[in-house]
Amino acid sequence: MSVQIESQRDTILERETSKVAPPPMYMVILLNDDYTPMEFVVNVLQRVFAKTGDEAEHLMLKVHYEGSAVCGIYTRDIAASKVEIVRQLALAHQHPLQCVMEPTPTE
Ligand code: TYC
Repeated sequence: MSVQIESQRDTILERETSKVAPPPMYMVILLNDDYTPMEFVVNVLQRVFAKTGDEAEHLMLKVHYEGSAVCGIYTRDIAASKVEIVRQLALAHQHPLQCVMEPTPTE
């Protein structure tokens, strides 16, 4: 809230301090499975998470070898929408690819 200080005829507007907390953020996490083709995962990472070919390949291999990886961090609605898009793409192609969202840990 701004505070006005009246000094004789002059009005000084003080700088506003922000009291709006940043929105909670969510990690979108891709999980490994034994059946989804690597090429499909790379394609999803490029289309849904705007990764370059190299980034997508690297991230896909991280999921493949480590079991999961964070594909991006977003506000709740954006994260939920990306999870849903991945699920729909997997379903449409009959792959068991799984994608989940988790709140980012707070300090
Ligand atoms: N493990 C899969 C395979 O060997 C590839 C894969 C990678 C699947 C990442 C899912 O999120 C995933 N074909």
